[in-house]
Amino acid sequence: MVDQKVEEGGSSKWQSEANLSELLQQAHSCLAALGENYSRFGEEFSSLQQRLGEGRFHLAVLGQFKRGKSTLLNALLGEELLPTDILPVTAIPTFVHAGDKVSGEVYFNDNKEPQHFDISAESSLAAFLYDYVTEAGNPYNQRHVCRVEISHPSPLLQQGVVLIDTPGVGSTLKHNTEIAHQVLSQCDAALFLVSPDPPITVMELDYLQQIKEHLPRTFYLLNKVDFLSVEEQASSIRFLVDQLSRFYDAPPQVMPISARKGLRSRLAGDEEGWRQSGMQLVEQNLIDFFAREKQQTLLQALRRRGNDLLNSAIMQLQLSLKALKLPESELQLRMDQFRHSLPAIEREQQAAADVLAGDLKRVIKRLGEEVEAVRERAKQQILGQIETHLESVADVEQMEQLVQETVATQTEQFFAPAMNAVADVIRREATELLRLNQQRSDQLMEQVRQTAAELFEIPYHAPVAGKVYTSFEPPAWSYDLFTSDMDPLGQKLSRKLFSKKFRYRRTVKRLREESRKLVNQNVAQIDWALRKSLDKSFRQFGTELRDQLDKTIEATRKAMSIALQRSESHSATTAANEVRLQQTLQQLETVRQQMGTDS
Ligand SMILES: Nc1nc2c(ncn2[C@@H]2O[C@H](COP(=O)(O)OP(=O)(O)OP(=O)(O)O)[C@@H](O)[C@H]2O)c(=O)[nH]1
Ligand SMILES: [Mg+2]
Repeated sequence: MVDQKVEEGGSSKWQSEANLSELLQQAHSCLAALGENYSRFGEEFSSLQQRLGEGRFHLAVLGQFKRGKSTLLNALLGEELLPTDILPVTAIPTFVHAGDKVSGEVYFNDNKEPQHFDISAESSLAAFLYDYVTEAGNPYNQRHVCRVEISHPSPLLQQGVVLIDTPGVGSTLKHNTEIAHQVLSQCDAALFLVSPDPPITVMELDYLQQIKEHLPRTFYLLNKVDFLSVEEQASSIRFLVDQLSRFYDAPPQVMPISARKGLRSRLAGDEEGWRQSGMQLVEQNLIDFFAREKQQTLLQALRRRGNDLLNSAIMQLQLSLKALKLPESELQLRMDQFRHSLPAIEREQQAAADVLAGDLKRVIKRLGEEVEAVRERAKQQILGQIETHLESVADVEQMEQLVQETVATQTEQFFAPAMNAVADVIRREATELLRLNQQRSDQLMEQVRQTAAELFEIPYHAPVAGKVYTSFEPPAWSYDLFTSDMDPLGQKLSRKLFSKKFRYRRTVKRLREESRKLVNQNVAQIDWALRKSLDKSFRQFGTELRDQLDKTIEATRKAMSIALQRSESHSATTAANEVRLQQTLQQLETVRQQMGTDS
């Protein structure tokens, strides 16, 4: 039995596993007795209690897309089980728990029977998983998978440890980001993965902030250090620790690893390689953590979740009670008031949409400036060099060849880095603007909930979950390099048709024009690719914000109409209802007081 000290309202007491379990049970029983409208809460309390009883501990691997999360899990399991790739892959949360042998179970959102998989000679679990958990095998989750459970005999999974592979956040595939945020509410601790290129981003720091609100314990790993020299590794770690320090009183530990090397060494049974990859230390730290702190962390995590749930259930009860006490006409009036508050919210939403459109224009203007700067540099560097050839070489064929070579090498050497540099500037700027827009929209949603709470004079607890952070990711370019076969007539034919002097003048003129055209085409390519992608991202983002707000308004409206239905029912039933709700409310408030908060 694990006991934990809980500070609460100045007094302190010891809260045990049995105590928390009892509180969750109480919350479950009193909400279950209220029927359908509260059954969701009842079920959630019950599942928290069950998890506590089983000591089922959810350790998730979290991070931005492509940091190497699935590779890390494969390394820990010692098997290439979870799909990995250079493109965004993991699309569905995958829970790996202990089992005698490897098997898999896919659960669906649409009440379809779960799909079971057992290893056989013909097929591997990895191939089976591909069709359900990857973006390529199950694009936009068209198979309606809600989660996948895998059994695995790894010793790390003993004593109720469950490892969770999650979709990466921040890619252009927004649904993956959303799923990753949703799964947070089921996690108790995290392995947070960053890698050196690019170093930790603003979006990742925002994500971490949210993770910190949900999870009592986070481990930090800097992956892919095989790319780095010893000095680079040291400075990358310093930078990361520095950035993470804002969340802690003392600088947190960061473990440098190469998940890929670790996996390879593990598969080859190379213990020294496993140690050098940094994975041995990670594994040891996890084993120590599970032995010493797992149960305590689970208690803390489940208590947080229990508190969140209690707050929502209590708000809904208070809303219903207020509504019951109000005469029907008064209730109708307040609902009307809520409805009347909506146009103002809609106006603000319109204003927010205008700001978003303005921001898009601003980024596009910035893109224009950056692109012009690239054009200028290209003119100086590439056209400057070509001009030198045109002025210094007398032989047209030699000139033609030199210019062609310059164009070919320069297009490659100049434009690839130029494109990346512009994309970097635009990514930073767009991501920051989208983040501010998200904040504005979050405030609007708060306003909707608060308006309802104020109308019914209910104390309001802001929910922690449900935010979606967005970043703009430039497209993965497959840019064509506009190299041309410069002489449309061909040297042979030209020689036949024209005099030497005329050929010279004609060639110089043509080469100059062609080179200019090539530079402009490449510059236009940068502009076009980024502009198209900015346009799409901002538009998609705007639609999502509208959806989120609509859903919030709808949920609030529903809570009020449930109340209205109740007040419309027979007055004797209403009186009985009121007593029942009042009793439940008191019971839940006592539970909340006893559950306390961790700090
Ligand atoms: N060089 C190097 N590459 C790695 C390492 N770990 C993973 N990778 C590579 O990084 C790419 C992405 O790895 P994944 O494991 O699919 O990354 P992920 O974070 O699960 O990606 P999503 O599921 O799409 O979010 C793959 O090509 C891996 O081989 C590492 O330690 N070093
Ligand atoms: Mg993955």
